[in-house]
Amino acid sequence: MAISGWVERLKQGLARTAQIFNVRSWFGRKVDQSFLDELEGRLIQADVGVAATRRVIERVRSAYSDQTADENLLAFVKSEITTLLDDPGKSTLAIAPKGPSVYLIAGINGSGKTTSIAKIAQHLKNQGRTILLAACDTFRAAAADQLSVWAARAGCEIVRGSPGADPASVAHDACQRALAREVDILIVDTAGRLHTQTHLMRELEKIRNVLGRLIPGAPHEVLLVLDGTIGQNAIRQAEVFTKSIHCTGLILTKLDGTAKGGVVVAVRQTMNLPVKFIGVGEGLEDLQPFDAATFVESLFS
Ligand SMILES: Nc1nc2c(ncn2[C@@H]2O[C@H](COP(=O)(O)OP(=O)(O)OP(=O)(O)O)[C@@H](O)[C@H]2O)c(=O)[nH]1
Ligand SMILES: [Mg+2]
Repeated sequence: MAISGWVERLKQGLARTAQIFNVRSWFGRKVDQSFLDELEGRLIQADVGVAATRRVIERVRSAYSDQTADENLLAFVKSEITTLLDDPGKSTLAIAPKGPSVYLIAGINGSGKTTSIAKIAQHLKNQGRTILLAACDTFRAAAADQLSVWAARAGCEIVRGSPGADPASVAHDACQRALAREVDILIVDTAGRLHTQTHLMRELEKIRNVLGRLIPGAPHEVLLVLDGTIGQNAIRQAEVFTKSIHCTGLILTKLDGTAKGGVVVAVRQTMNLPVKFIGVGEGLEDLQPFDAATFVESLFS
């Protein structure tokens, strides 16, 4: 899809957050304490987080005190937030130098793992890569069916186990198939779990270990899918998941369903993990690689 099409989707998706910022109301006002308090309130309301908000406010205070808020101030705020988000070169997915690249996808129930996998598979397929999906969510029979439907739609193969099978054994079979078929990318779907469910977190570690044993360097990415509508809670989840399975990046979904799209900044700031993809809708084209500048532009549009 054309870049401009995605930017429009992103703007539409982030419209509720952009309303919070309401930048038109800034222009022509004097940058005094009451202006800064209001800006601070808006940043907090959009879930940008306390640390990032404080930093932006202090930077605006020292650069713009007693001046008139205008386009330059807006550009300054945007560039401050972009700096907090930018991970040059890190928003792309790691590719193994040789053999299949393996991406393990994890997150709590309903965060958007399976549909994000479908969207990423489509995205990579459009780049000419061959893809295999592993349905390691054997907890619900419907989960593998859901992934099968997406696999058929994206035109890629899937490995699934019988209902209730050990997810690690499905991962094992999927690795063997990926090696035998010489696919470029293996994407592993897992059942949703709470970061507090120790036995399920261990199951995830087991899947991770199996991948690493069968394919050198795997998993090349461990992506944590976070539901953007749950706000600051997402950060606590992310912290525990990261400790347990060493996440390498984040996918933030459902940013269209919230006025708290600023949570991307808060999560990025707290976690020190790059944001790889963001989702702003249910369509196949509604998940795209994250670009800090485009995101911030849409946040304030
Ligand atoms: N509006 C919106 N909906 C989304 C987005 N991403 C996912 N969804 C919806 O969220 C719901 C749950 O998505 P799934 O992909 O099934 O979530 P999951 O994490 O695999 O769920 P479990 O396997 O049950 O843990 C579905 O209805 C998706 O269409 C998004 O970016 N925006
Ligand atoms: Mg799922």
